[in-house]
Amino acid sequence: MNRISVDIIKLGGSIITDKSSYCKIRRENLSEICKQLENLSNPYIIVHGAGSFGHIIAEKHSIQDGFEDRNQLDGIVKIRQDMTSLTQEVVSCLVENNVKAIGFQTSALAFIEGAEVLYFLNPIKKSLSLGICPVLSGDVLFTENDGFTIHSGDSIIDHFVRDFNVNQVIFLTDVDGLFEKDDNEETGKLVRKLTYNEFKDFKVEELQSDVIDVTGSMKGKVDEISTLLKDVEKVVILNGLFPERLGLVLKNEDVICTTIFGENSTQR
Ligand code: IP8
Repeated sequence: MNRISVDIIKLGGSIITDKSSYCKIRRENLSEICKQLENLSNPYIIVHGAGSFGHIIAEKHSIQDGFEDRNQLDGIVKIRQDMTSLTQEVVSCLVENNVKAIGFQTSALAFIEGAEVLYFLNPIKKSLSLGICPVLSGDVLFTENDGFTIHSGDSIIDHFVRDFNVNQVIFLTDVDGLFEKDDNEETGKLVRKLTYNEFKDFKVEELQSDVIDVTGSMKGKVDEISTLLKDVEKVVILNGLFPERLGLVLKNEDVICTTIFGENSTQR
């Protein structure tokens, strides 16, 4: 199958769920986000994080450490049930807003062998070519060596940029974008635009968080973005708690966010 051109939109777990409260959805915010996606002309894939539907149980059962004892299996079963519910909530909300969307279970499409994640992407490619938006989430993947591991939404995107022609990846987080470290000031400064080279030297202001996240912080995200920039035109980080900003970014309008241009981008 030919490489399909798509945008990827990542709905961070912190903007669709309340990360401090087990399985609590931020329904109103989710609904406002889905409204922004009605009538988009470019094909896109939605990847959502786990938030309090995944991270709390994952940490309790040390799922990220791989198989150690059978008690962990209860954790895996619970996470799978909870993630199915969360994906269904996202899909239902998209459908209510006239988006033709289908949920795909990441752990049924991927398996880890050694350092390699093997994906079976034909169903996703076909759904895109028919005009259906695939919705995936971070998940617990089975692995050849360790039994299982956590595969974050960001890792899915990291993989997909090599299989699709990705124009832009839009990360909806709970902050306005990337903040520059400034030793002389107490709070960092929001950076609006960065070229690939500027981003490589960029020192991110790490925002403190007291919620459980087994797949890492903004620093981890910055490392993943460095890899993405080799393959995509641009990466946008914006605050998903202001859903109208997503609508404006999708119309290429200027809005509070950070845009980082890819290594081969001609834009600035
Ligand atoms: O919220 C984590 O995905 P993320 C997946 O995208 C689980 O980091 C099941 C904790």
